[in-house]
Amino acid sequence: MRDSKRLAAQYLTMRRIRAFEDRAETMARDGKVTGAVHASVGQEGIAVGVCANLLPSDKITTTHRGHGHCIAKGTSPRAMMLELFGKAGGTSGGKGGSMHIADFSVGMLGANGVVADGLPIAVGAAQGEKLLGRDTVVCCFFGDGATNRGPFMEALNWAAVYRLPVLFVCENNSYASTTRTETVTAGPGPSARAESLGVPAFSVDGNDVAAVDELAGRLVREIRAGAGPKFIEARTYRLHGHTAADAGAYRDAREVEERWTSDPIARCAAELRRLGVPDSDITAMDEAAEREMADAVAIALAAPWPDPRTAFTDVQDVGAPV
Ligand SMILES: Cc1ncc(C[n+]2csc(CCOP(=O)(O)OP(=O)(O)O)c2C)c(N)n1
Ligand SMILES: [Mg+2]
Repeated sequence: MRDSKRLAAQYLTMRRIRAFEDRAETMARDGKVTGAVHASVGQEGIAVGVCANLLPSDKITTTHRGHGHCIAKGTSPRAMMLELFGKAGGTSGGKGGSMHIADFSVGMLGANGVVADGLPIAVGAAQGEKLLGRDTVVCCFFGDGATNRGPFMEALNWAAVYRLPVLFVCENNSYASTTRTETVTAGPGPSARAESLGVPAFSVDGNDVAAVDELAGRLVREIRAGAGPKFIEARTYRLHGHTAADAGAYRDAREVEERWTSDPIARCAAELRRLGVPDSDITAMDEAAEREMADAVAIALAAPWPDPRTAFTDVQDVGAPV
């Protein structure tokens, strides 16, 4: 039987992610947050189910759609919201924004605006950890679109050759921006590509947080014991636009509406009720999540801008004239 306490904790984390991203999108549309905001609404079960099996010392990399992974790994949503607003106290001092959140204190090695470029970073981190003799697991989140870029092949190949402790997690939401990925992808899909590179692949319903938790738990244990890299293809769907500004004209409204019936949060709430968790407990979690993120926004709105004297610290010097 499923453990209702563990599932309730995962429900709360998914609700916190949803409450964070709903507000981030609203703030982006209101012009309070600049730079693209990519929400993972509908995909929260993957971030939460996987990260529930990672230790604080384990590491992750993520993508342009990374808020959920950051929160699930333990990054402070307050610092993340400050980052989105470009304010002092943000995870990258307000210089990165949504696509460049990083928090080494919890092993969050970075979001990444370049599709597929988190994969080789994860593999490099895993190689470093292995050379240092540690049993760290590095988990790398990426989308289905990333499987059509060269770094995907290079990263899986290297990880397989050196038997590195990497869990590759492909969030297959069937779209890469406005394109249906299958229309630009040869062969049977992400899992087959992983297997062709010698990385064992497993498919899971990414909108079933308990199923993701169970699969990730087993694979993380195997990887930590030295089994080499593994690959999860988590089937899911992006319920909101590609960015907060996306009107979604490339998708049939009925398709999106139908997919809302498989919302991982609603499904998890139904499962909690089935396990005997009272409605009042679920509502209390909903309210706590909304309160926490309303506070994060209020704090970010009121926060000061970074000191202008810090403008050129912690940024790459590419030799351009100042
Ligand atoms: C190398 C590169 N090419 C193109 C883009 C523009 N771009 C941003 S997100 C995206 C789609 C990515 O699709 P996927 O990997 O499936 O992730 P999803 O957005 O579905 O989460 C594209 C093409 C980019 N950021 N980087
Ligand atoms: Mg995609």
